[in-house]
Amino acid sequence: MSTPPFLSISRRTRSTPFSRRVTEAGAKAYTVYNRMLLPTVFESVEADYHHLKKHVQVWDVSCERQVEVLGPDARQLVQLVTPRSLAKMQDDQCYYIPMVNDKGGMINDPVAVKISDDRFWISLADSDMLFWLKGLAIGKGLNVDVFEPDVSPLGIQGPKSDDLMADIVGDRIRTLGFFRHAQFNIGGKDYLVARSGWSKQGGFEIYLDGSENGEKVWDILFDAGEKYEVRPGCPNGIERIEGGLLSHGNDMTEDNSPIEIGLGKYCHREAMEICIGGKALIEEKISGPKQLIRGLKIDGDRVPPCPSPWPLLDDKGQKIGQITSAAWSPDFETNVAIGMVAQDHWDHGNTVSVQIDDQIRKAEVGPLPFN
Ligand code: THG
Repeated sequence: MSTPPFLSISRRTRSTPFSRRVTEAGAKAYTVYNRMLLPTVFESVEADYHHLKKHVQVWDVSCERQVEVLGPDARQLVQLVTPRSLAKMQDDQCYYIPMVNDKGGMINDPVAVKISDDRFWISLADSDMLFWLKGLAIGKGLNVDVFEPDVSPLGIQGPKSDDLMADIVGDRIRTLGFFRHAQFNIGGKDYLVARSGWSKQGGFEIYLDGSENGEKVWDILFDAGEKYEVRPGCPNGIERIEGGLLSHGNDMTEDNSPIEIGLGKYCHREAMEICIGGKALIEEKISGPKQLIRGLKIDGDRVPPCPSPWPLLDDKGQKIGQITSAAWSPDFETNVAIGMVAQDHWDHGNTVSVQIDDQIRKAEVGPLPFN
């Protein structure tokens, strides 16, 4: 086999406040996300997976860049770009929000962090929402400032996350609710910490405010974490499929509506009436989606990587959807996958065919998440 290509790193592929530590810790591969480095493997994807499910990991997810919306019209601007109603959102809450274009297509699926009615952080998936939000604020003449603050999320994920964090900031963190945030002191400075993160193993995200503090916070976590077998980690390609966590750009694009990807529960009538693209979503809620996101179990031995979608076929060889993420799951002892399936085939328990390069395999349609 030929040597895989390297990633050439420059100022454009932005480094993070933790990049030196991540490299020293032995990151074996990176991807680029929001024009910033995101590690993807430490020991191996499978070894990282087993460790994540048993212990605790520290993840450099700085690439989940923030757009800060600050000013008297902040809530109005955020409500303009999402069909999820913010009416009941509390000042200590995070919301997973679909962001849609004028046709109701998914342009991002960030976590919105509400600090106050006039201050939000939009914690982005991989697309350029800073310009979209700035453009709308200018075009609509809203009284807000829209900018990328020097804030970088650091994930603490895994079943021992509560124990590790409690040792550092005290037992108060154990009572922090899911998708709630509060200020906690780490190394002499207060940071916003939320109970959230892109795994289903439980954990927190520290919003590092001030890049200069990155290595200090990293070192505090690793010193305290020794007794919990802490390791550096990153979003895990197997665990996130099992857990049904969707990846924008992979499992959905602008061609998909929030309803198709299972986020219809976050499309509220009163919000759809005022947000960009809301009209298309109201119509789709009435007519119903033509395809839906599903979990699929693919027969046979370990599937290869899925860098571009694999067609799903019916028994006549007609295309009825596609798989966009897949991996061998050691715990389920089968290949788990995420895909889009057309209406006539989306019932749980149905069997479909998958075309993987030049082979055809069977797959069973089922729910997401797998567990
Ligand atoms: N944390 C932060 N920013 C982020 C992510 C994150 N930005 C990019 C990316 N991840 C955004 N996508 C997601 C997808 C799923 C979830 C969070 C962000 C998630 N979903 C839960 C679930 O599906 O079980 C809960 C969703 C809900 O509240 O209903 O956590 O991870 N800061």
